[in-house]
Amino acid sequence: MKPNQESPADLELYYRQMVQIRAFENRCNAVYRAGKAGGYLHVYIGMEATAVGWINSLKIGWDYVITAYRDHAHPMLMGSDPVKLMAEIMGRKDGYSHGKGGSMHLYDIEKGFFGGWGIVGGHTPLGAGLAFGSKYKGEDRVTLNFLGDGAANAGVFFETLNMAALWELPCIFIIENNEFAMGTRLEYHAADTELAKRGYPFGMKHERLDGMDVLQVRQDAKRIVDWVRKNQKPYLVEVMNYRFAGHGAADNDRQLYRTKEEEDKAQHRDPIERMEHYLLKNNVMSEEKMEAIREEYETWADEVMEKADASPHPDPSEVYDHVYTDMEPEKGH
Ligand SMILES: Cc1ncc(C[n+]2csc(CCOP(=O)(O)OP(=O)(O)O)c2C)c(N)n1
Ligand SMILES: [Mg+2]
Repeated sequence: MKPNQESPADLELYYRQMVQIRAFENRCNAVYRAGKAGGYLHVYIGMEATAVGWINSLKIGWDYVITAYRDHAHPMLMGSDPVKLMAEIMGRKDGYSHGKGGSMHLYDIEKGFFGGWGIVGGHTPLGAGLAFGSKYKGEDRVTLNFLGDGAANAGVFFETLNMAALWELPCIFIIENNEFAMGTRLEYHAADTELAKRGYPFGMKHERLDGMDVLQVRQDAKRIVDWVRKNQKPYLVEVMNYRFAGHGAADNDRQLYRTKEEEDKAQHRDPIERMEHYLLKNNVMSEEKMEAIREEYETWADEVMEKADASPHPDPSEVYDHVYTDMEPEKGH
């Protein structure tokens, strides 16, 4: 891992955030298996360092984030209420979308989190639109537009890159290359597997970056977020991470598309274990302290699940409410 350029407090924060996300995601899988999820869900296990590094580089409440359906970690890092997130995942009234969106439609406009989208690649022009809006108003916001390696093949994504480059939008396209699009490996779905190159035809700055070493991610993210804020132009990054879990909570047949050996090998890249190794080696934290932090979040995740479970299902009479927004534009961002 990279040499320490962070304060001990920040190192602990990144560790805590990754452990917290994993505990939350493990509970989400449990909720799904217990038949309590209001719809399908996709967890972020193995990919934690990416969102932690990037979102800690933002001005929360000012900058914007949009992503696809693997969306639990992003709002949690932006300060959304984990109980409201879990309630939404469970299809309950107190969820962020009043229990009508589920895992794939989390949304917290107060924090600048704009979803939570299920159509692969479909949200990428919406993210460019957010960046267009802030630039039009002369604000110095940055938009993080996360998408998957599979989504990087969508036609609408190429159209979005063109417009973002043409209009010089302050938008960072973050392709999270976790090596799979459902059960399809990168080399079976992408003619050129160096996805960062997708910025080249549009004259957009582009880089392939690490997504597993949280300190490296944080360093790269800070540099690029600062650049985009200052220059108000787009940037494309391909972040190399790995999806440890199945595609979604019902994917129990990972061996159909990847071997056990491959999974075991990938385990060595686990961002949490790498961070633990770093913290121990550099005398930042003891094994006992890390153990206590892991236990703390296990208990916390159980409490979150119990509180969310106490929320009722939405009343059937509300079925047509909250489907379209009645928000006045001037009240929002
Ligand atoms: C337009 C569209 N086509 C197909 C699907 C079905 N689908 C859901 S997820 C997925 C794979 C996307 O993979 P990737 O973009 O790499 O994201 P990841 O799941 O790895 O985060 C597909 C094909 C969809 N939701 N939308
Ligand atoms: Mg993928």
